[in-house]
Amino acid sequence: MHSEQRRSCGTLLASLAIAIIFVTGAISKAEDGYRLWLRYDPLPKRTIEAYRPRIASVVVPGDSATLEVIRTELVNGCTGLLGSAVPIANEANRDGAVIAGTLKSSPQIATLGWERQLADLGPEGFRIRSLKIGYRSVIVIASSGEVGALYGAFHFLRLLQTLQPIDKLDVSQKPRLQLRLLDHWDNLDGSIERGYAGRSLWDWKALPENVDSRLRDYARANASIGINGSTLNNVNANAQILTAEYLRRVAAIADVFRPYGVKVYLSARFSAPIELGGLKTADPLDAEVAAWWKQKADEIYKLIPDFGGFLVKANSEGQPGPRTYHRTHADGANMLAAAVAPHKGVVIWRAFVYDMKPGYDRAGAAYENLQPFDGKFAPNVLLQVKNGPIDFQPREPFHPLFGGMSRTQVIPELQITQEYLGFSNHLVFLAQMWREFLDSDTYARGPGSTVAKVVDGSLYHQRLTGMAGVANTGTDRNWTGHHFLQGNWYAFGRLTWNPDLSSRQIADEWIAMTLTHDPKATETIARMMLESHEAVVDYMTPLGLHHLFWGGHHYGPAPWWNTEPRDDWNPVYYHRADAEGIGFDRTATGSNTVNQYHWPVRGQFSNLSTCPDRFLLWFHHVPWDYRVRSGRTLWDEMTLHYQHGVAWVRATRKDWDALSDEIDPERHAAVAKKLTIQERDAIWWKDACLTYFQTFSKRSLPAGVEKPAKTLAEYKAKSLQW
Ligand code: GCV
Repeated sequence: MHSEQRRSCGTLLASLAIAIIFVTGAISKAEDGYRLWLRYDPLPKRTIEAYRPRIASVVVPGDSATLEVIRTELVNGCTGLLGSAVPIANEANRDGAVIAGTLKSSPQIATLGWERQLADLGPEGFRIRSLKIGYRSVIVIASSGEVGALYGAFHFLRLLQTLQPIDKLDVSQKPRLQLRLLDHWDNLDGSIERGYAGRSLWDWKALPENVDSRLRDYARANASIGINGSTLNNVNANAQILTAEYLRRVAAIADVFRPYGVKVYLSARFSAPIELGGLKTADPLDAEVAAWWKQKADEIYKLIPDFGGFLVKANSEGQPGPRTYHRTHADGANMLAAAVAPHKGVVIWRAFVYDMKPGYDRAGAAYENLQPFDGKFAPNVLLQVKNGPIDFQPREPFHPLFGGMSRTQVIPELQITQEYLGFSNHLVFLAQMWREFLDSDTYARGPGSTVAKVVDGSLYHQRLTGMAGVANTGTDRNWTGHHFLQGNWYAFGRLTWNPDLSSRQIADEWIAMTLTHDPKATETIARMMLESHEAVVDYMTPLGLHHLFWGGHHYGPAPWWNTEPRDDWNPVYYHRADAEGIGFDRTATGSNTVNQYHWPVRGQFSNLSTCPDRFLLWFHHVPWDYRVRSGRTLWDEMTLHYQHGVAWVRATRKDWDALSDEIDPERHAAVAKKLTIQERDAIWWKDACLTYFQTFSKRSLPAGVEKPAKTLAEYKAKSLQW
């Protein structure tokens, strides 16, 4: 086929796509949340009038899969948002052409003299400009790489969706982080560890022959926020994923993701050479083991040439690892790294390691285990560290490995799925929590050494940078189980693109793209979102409390729990409530793991009078009558935090109810229902925790704190009903 013919074939397909949008749009207006933030419904009339002269046609020459995606996205997006057809054109022969592509794909872009600027922005960066070509006013979206042009197209559509002026566009952007990853804790039987939105999106039984069209929509959503990699399987890995049979299925998924710039990664089980290769050992220093991994890597790259690499959970929670063979984490990581290095792959080694030792503090374990290997990892190894030192608690101080390993490529692991934050029942906008983490000052190289700077490479100048988020997606029609929690997927992607974005900006974008353009409604919804994290911390684990959850499901409160086989799986290990007070002493009089932080952070956290209230009981065992910053006793302060959390959910329910005219009935009702559950749970948390802690504090509830409805025995029984 000639490229001209191919182009008109593309034009035909695009017109077909437009027709499909209009037909399906006319038949059903199901507001089930499937479209996420990529809704493309007509914008307010005045905005359309302003945009229309500037968006008259779409010009995307070229015939690669990614260029086809750009063409379809721009045509569908502009047509939908402007409420009338924006056709494909072969060239910009009229005003209002939106030209997209690369120096190679677009003859018009090639004439602009942008070689140097586009080279500086890299293949994932883009430039968007309003300019004149000849007599024609056009908008150009250009990149040195096709995926960069796709990101530019999505950015342009976001500008429209958020009603930004487009008359004098001059935008240059590139992602601040290189590896922008979603980790899926999906098992091969279709279940998802800590997943609360249905089953796995990967239907292993149907693959590779049948690929669910939803996978394309998943990749598209990721591309729209800059995510460029997905680890498909659980870090508690099943070695079977590495068999030839499964790799063919993985390759089918990779084929669907590729046009969207999303690479596939796999969690590797360290003992796979034994389980699949029949070897007697998985010792990383054994030549046969290394050869087995090398051959496996070669096999994978033959099927998936752009395979990202391996993610490994080793010697943690029963998983095999190098320590099983008395080797180090560096030995294990580097052996795997050597296998993927010839293919430019990476190994992402997790730092979530905590062996139970008598009298130890779990919060210090990862640092103790990994920090000594700073500078010992191969150049294609990244160390993936959870944001806090325990395990995705509603609030944790930053992990001391950020700023603690200057010669290691450390990347954060955030949890988008809400294992400890009310599953998909509670509205929590996590951007707020992630902002707090990224803005934390490690002082590693003096003031201003924020976590964000460690992560984006500006502090240590590491070769590779990245950020991973444990996905909250599943087969639920709305992807995330709760309409608002789509906003956390969105926020994660946006922060991987630019870790300095404010949570308010992210919230505003998401609201405009997903829910409403009404300024008053936006104000209310943004407030709900921005306040939500603090409120949930209040009704679950205020003032630095942590891990008060029942040991298995991690949903409701069970601060009394003490029967897990390991001490550090029991809430009583963490809160240490007794007749004197409550909290974990991590200062010199206790575990002293506060020492893992740099000075002056260490000093600030160690001193009871300078330790921020939000981390008080994380670092200190505090007497019940200790006067906190507000002048109240610790006990009174704690009870009021719990009450405030409950009050917030009640008020938020009212605020949401008042928006019934602004939000479509389907999504409005679904969110209202979730808020009812959230209120029930907030009360449950407050009452169960206060009833239990009161058995130690022996103090009454201050004015303004509602009395629990049930007895402690009843709350205890409830946690068993799960
Ligand atoms: C994938 C916590 C979770 C586990 C998870 C583990 C990890 O312990 O409860 O489900 O396992 O973290 O991050 O490896």
